[in-house]
Amino acid sequence: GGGETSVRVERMFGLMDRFLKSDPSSLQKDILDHVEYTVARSRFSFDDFEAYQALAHSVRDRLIERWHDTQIHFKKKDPKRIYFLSLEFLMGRSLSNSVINLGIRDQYADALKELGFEFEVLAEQEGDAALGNGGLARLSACQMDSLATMDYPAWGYGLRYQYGLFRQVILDGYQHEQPDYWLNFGNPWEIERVHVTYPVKFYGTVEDENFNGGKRKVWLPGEMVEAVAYDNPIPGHGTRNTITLRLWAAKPSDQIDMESFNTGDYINAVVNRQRAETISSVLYPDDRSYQGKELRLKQQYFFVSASLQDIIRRFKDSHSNFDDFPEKVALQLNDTHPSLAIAEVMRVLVDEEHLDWNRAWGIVCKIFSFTTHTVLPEGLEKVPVDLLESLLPRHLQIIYDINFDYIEELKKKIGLDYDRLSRMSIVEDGAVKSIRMANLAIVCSHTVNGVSRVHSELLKTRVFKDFYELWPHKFDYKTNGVTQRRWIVVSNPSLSALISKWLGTEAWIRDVDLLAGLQEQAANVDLHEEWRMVRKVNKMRLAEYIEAMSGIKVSVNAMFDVQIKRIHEYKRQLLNILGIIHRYDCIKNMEKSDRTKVVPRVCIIGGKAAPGYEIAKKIIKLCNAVAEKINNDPDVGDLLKLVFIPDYNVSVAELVIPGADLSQHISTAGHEASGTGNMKFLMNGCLLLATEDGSTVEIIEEIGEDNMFLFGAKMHEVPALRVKGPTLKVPLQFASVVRMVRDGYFGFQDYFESLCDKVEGGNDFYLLGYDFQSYLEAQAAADKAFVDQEKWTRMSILSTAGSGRFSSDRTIEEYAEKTWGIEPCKCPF
Ligand code: GL9
Repeated sequence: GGGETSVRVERMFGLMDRFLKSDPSSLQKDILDHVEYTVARSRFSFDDFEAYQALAHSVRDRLIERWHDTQIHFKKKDPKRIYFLSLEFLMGRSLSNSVINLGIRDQYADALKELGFEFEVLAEQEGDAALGNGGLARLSACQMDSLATMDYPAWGYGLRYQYGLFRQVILDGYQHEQPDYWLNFGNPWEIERVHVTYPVKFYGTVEDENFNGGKRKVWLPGEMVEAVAYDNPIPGHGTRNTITLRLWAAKPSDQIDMESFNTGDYINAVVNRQRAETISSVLYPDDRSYQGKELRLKQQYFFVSASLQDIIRRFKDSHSNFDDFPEKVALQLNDTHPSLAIAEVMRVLVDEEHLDWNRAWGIVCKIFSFTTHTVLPEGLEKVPVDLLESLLPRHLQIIYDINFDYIEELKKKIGLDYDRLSRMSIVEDGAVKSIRMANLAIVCSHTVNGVSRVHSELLKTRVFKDFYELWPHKFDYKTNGVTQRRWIVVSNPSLSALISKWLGTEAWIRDVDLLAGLQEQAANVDLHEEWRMVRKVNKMRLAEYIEAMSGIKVSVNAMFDVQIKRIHEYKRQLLNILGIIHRYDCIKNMEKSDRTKVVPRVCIIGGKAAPGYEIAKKIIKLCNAVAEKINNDPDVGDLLKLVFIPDYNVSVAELVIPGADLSQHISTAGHEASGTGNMKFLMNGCLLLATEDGSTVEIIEEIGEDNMFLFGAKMHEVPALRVKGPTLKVPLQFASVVRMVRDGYFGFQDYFESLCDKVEGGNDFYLLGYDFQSYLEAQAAADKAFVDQEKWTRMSILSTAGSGRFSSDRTIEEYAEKTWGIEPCKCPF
C-alpha cells in the first residue's frame, strides 16, 4: 500500500547521499569499489585496462545522476524539444571528454596518482566508438556536445551498430578492411533500457477496411522486430545538463511467430528469430554513393520508426491534441538518411491516430527541417520503387499521395512545364523507377539547410535550383562548426592551459569568441616563446607515435605537413602525393651544397577508402610506395619523410592535429560542401594550405588570406575549365611526375596505370594538372614562411584567435533560433 511505499522512500533517502562526491578519497573509494564489484577483480591486483573500466564506471555513475536530474527537469518544464535524427554519430572516446565536461578531471588524476595510475595512460585504454564514416558523423557528435553545453532540450537518435566503421590495416601498402567489433570489451558509456522497446514492422500488404462509413488503409505487416534503446548520456560543459543520445539495437520480437514454432522445427525457428539482429549489425562504410540495398533501407526505417514511436509516446504523456505537436517537437533530418520519417509521421497520424489527411499534412509541414551535406549528385539517395513497395508498402502509397498533391499544386504555380515538373517530382520515372529522397525531404521540410555559405549558393543555383526558385524562403545555411571542448581542451591540454593563462580566463571554453582576445597578443615575444614550446611538445608526442607505429624516425625541427580525411578523388590526396614526388625529385637533382637550403618536411597522410572505391585504394597504395622509396633514400635523409598513418579515426585525429604545423584542404573548388577538419586545425594554431572551397572561404574572411596559403582554380572557373578539358595547358613538372609513376619509378607500374590515366589525356576531372603550378607556389610560400619562425608563430596565434566563428556552439545557436525555435532549459541544481 501507499503507506509502505512512503516508509520505503524515507528509508532510502536516509541511506543515500544525494550526490556522489568528487573529492580524491571519495573518487578512490568509488574506483576501488568498481574494481571489486563491477569489474570483479581483486582490489589488490588489477591492470591498466581493468583500472580504466573501474574509472569509467565511476564516471558513468556521476553522468547518470546528472542525466536523471536533467530528464526530470525537461519533463517538468515540457519545453519544445529538438530531436536530431542521424544514421551516424562518430563519438570517439568518452572518458576524457566526460570528466572535463563534468569539471572533475584533475580530481580524478590526483585520485589515481595515489593509487599508482596515470589518468592519461588509462584514457589510452579506451577504444573509439566509430558509428559513422567521416565529417557528417563527427559533426553530429560535435553538435550533441554543443546542445548539451548550451542547455537545449535535445535528443539524438541513431543506430547502435555492432560493427562500427571498418579498421584499416595496411599490408604491403594496400588497404585491407577488418571488422570493428567494438562491443567486445563492454561499453560503460551506454545504459541498456530493456523496457524501452518498440515493435518495428516490415513487408506485408495494405488492405482497405471499412471505418466510420468510409474506407481506411490497414497495413498487415509480414515481419516484426523489436527495437531496444541504449542510452548514451552526453554531458554539457559547465552545466548540470546531460542529454540523451538514444541508439536502437534490433532484437527478435517478443510476439512469437506461432506458426513457425508449430511446424515442429524448433531449432530453425529460433535461428530465424536471431536474424532480426542483423538490422543493426553493421555500419555501411560508403560515404560516396547510394546503392539501393535492402538492408540499408531496413536500417533507415528501423531507427526512424523506433525513434518516432518514442517521440510520440513522450508527446502523448502530457498532450492529447496533435495540433500542439509542432509547438512541442522539432525534427531534424541529418541528410536524407532519416527522411522516411516524413512518410512515417503521416502514416501514424492518419492510419493510427485517425487524423484526416489534410490535418496531418499541415502538422508534417511544420515539424521537419532538413540539412544536406553534399554537392555530389551521386550522393543523393534514390530508393527503387520495387524495393520500397516490398519492404514498406504503405509508405510507398503515402509518398505517392504526397507527390500527387504536390505536383497538382506545382502545376498551378509553374504551369505545364513537363521537364521541370518531372525534375521536381519525388518520383523518378527512369529505367529503374525510384523515389528521390532529397526531393521528399525538401517538399516536406520547412527549412533546407546547407553546411557553408558557398555550399548553400551551389544548392540554390545548381543542385536544387528548381526548388529554390519555387520556395526561396525555405533555403538557408548554417556553417558547420566543431566543439572546442574536444578539439582544444581534450586533445590539446597544454595549448588550452596556455590560452587560459594569456586570456586570464577559462571562459572561452564555453564562449569561444573570447579567443579573439589573443589577437592583441599576437606579437608578444613571451607568448611566442610559450606558444612554440607547446607546439614542440605536441610534435614530439606525434613523432613518438609515428616511430612506434611505423618505425620511421622524424625530426621535430621539420615542418609537419598533414592531410587527414577520407580518401576521395575530389579531396585530391593524389595532388599532395604528386607534389611530394616533385619535392623529392628536386632534392635528388640538386647540388649537394644547395640541399642545406631545403626546409625539412614530414608529410603525413591518413584516411580510409570506401571498400569498393578502387581509385581511392590505389591512391593509398601509391602513398605507401612513394613513402617506401623516399624514406629509404640516403640522399634525402631528414629533408623529406612521408608517413601514411593507418586506421585514421577520431582518437588519431586528436593526436595528430595538435602536432601539425601545416594542414592541407585542397579539394577541387566547388566540391567540399563544408569541411570541418580545417576548423580543428585552425583552432590548434596549425596553418592551412587550401583551395577556396566550402567553409575555407569563411575562414579566409575571419583570419585574412595573408595568414594562410591559398591556391587553385576558383569555384566559378571550374565548369569552364572542365569544358576546355584536353586543351588545357598543364605544366611540364606535372607531366614529369606523372611519368615517373607511369614508368614504374615507385614500382607497381601496371597497378598505377589507371590512376595516371585519371589525371591525363583530358580526363583530369578534378583539375590536378591545371592547379599543379599554383599548388607548388603555395607550398613554396609555406616553406618560406616556416623559415621565419617569428612570422609563422604570429600566423599560428592569429589562426587560433580567428577560429571562434567555427565553434559548433555558434552553429547550434543558429539552428535553435532560426530553424528549430527552441530555447535553453537549464537544470537548476
Ligand atoms: C560531408 C561533406 O562532404 C563535408 O564537406 C562536410 O563538412 C560534412 C559535414 O557537413 O559532410 N558530407 C558527407 O557525406 N560526408 C561529409 O564529410 N562524408 C562523410 O561523412 C564520410
